[in-house]
Amino acid sequence: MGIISRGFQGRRRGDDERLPPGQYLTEDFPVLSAGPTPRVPLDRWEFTIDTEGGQVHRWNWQELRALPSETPTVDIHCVTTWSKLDTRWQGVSLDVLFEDVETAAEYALVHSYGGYTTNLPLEDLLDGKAWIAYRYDGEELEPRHGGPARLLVPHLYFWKSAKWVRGIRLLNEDWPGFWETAGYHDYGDPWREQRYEGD
Ligand SMILES: Nc1nc2c(c(=O)[nH]1)N[C@H]1C(S)=C(S)[C@@H](COP(=O)(O)O)O[C@H]1N2
Ligand SMILES: [Mo]
Repeated sequence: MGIISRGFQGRRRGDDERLPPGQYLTEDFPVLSAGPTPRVPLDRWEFTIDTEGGQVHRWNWQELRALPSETPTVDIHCVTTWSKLDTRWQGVSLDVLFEDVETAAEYALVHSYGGYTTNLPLEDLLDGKAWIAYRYDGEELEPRHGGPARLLVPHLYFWKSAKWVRGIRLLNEDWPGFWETAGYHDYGDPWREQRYEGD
């Protein structure tokens, strides 16, 4: 019975069409961290957006949590080939955070507590495509999965979803982040299998 219900959950009708090329489905939630889990006390936590013109927009933890939130249910795809369907999050849309940000920049460099960075075009953060997520599956986001808050950009490989997110720097030029400098693809579209530089 265990085997039947597990197989049933893992292979709903239509799942195959939701799986990008070269990916397999998992029910687990693997942890992938390039270093130790940083611990950020909430009274010292902040999130910033720095524009190319030098303006800094800043939110502390209470301010972030007071913003209107959304509860996206999304599929996530890690470049190490696992995908997880229908993951349930709560967080603030980047559209809300960018409401008062004046910028003509085309690129964003996301940085995390602990030093991780990742880059993406600014447009990939806007129009309902990205969130600062602080709850997962009905619970506060666990530290190992990026708590107190992480970026969630499900339409790109999951390395773009920076855990322990600290801020976004807006840039006129594209600056590669941690994995992008190490040979991973600059953009990382799982549907075009953009795993490595040159794919
Ligand atoms: N700060 C930070 N964010 C990160 C990473 C990391 O090492 N440090 N790893 C990335 C990678 S490669 C993946 S697949 C996902 C993994 O998230 P998870 O550990 O919650 O599954 O986080 C991404 N965000
Ligand atoms: Mo990853």
